Amino acid sequence: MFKSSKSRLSWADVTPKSEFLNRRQIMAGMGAAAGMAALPASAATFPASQYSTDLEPNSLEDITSYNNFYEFGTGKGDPARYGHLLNTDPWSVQIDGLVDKPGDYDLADILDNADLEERIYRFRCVEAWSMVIPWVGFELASLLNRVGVQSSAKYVAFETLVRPSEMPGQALGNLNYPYREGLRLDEAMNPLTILASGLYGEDLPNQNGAPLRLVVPWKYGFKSIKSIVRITLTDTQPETTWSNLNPREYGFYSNVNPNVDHPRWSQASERKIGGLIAKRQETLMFNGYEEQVADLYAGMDLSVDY
Ligand SMILES: Nc1nc2c(c(=O)[nH]1)N[C@H]1C(S)=C(S)[C@@H](COP(=O)(O)O)O[C@H]1N2
Ligand SMILES: [Mo]
Repeated sequence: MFKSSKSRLSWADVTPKSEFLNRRQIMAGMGAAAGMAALPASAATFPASQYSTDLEPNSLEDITSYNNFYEFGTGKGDPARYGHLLNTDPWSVQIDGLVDKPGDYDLADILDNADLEERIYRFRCVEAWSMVIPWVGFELASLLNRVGVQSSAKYVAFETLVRPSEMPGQALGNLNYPYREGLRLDEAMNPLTILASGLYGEDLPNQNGAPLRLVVPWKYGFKSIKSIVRITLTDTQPETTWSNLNPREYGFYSNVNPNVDHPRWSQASERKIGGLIAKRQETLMFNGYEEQVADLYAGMDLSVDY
């Protein structure tokens, strides 16, 4: 059953704004210290989402030390090592294109108007590793509805911050920046698609895409763009970073699909990060969210639209 939005607590309800800002500063500082193994004592609780899996989440340590965020470098440890260089306060998101109320929306305004909840989602990287992550986030659809999507809109494009002075991978030019991603409008409006502002009850660590990142749990991880500064509604399919770089290896859809292999490796199984033994498990169609999203692709050949 859907909970009424009234019964959900927003971040503003849980935490007075001054304390919230203060926590953000503390977290930014903590990113600099190695580890973050223990849960901060100030971790807040959020209403649990009906869409959560009941799988055991990975540890905060795993989630914050094994990352992909090329803006900080190509190594899995680079985002944890260099993430603290990024200043995420102040932060605003430009929302434009085919919307009724385009503008530069302050992050605090976005979060104050959001029904934040905890959602435990499977997360699967195209490189065949996976984690289970307790996100704090809200439905992208609720933000899009607030700004008013025009009837001609068919896609949503996203962009990450460009600030090479605080992002050493950008300074090196290891990819073409800004990092870009995109979704079809119906994918963006699906209730599983969230914007996350936290995990484990705390604000997002920088290495996980602070202060606001996308999470699309039935797609490979690279679709879940981090540190978003722009959301644009369009009528044409947006360009995306990885498929621009290598269209044969990375398609626009990038749905988790054990039956369609990446050209250089199998997608039939994955290695769950964490634990003493590197156990492989079978990859599930749409990363286990088949019941919720298979309809979006009815009639499509997913080996063509990969
Ligand atoms: N801006 C940006 N977003 C990004 C990436 C990136 O390099 N830059 N990497 C993607 C990839 S490949 C993955 S698997 C996920 C990793 O998210 P996590 O580090 O929070 O687990 O972020 C995605 N979002
Ligand atoms: Mo990834």
